Amino acid sequence: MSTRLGLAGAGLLIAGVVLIGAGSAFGGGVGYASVMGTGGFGMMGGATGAGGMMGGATGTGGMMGGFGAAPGPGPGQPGFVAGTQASPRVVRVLAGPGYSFSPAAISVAKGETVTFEVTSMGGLTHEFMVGPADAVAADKAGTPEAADIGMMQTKSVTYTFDGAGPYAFACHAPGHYEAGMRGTITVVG
Ligand SMILES: [Cu+2]
Repeated sequence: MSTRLGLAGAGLLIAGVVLIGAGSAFGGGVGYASVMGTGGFGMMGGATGAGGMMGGATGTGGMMGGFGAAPGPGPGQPGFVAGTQASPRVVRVLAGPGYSFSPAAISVAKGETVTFEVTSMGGLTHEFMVGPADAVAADKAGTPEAADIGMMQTKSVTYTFDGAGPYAFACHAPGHYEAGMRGTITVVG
């Protein structure tokens, strides 16, 4: 704003300052951006930016809904449908960020077939090995696994829990298991 704008410029500047306040509620960067344009476009930019921020928050919520929320009733709960070899039950698992799985504890019905769809979050490459707990702990050759799951990649592995357990899952990328990247599978029924 130069002095050429005179009183009108001062008015726009005040409008911009008000917008900074409004923008701050959504994020300082958005509010600051609004003062960079002219008064009118600054206001539009601020409103659009705020909308964008809200959209971003909605997007995050969507990811939580897709990955983090309970996918449906679990074994023993009303409405539960056990997976079969013809139609496995899909269980989504997040690998990372860091050296953890989410969820870290999964329940399955005895005898059911489950397809684990594993998505790697963050910058690390993970694997998802599933089977008898002793074989998983030992990284025993031949134990089913989805390997080399890169950042934001999803890979799947299907397993039939035809024994009493105990079962487990783990990532054996170097150092990951030792850092705690493992989970338990409880057979229900
Ligand atoms: Cu890992």
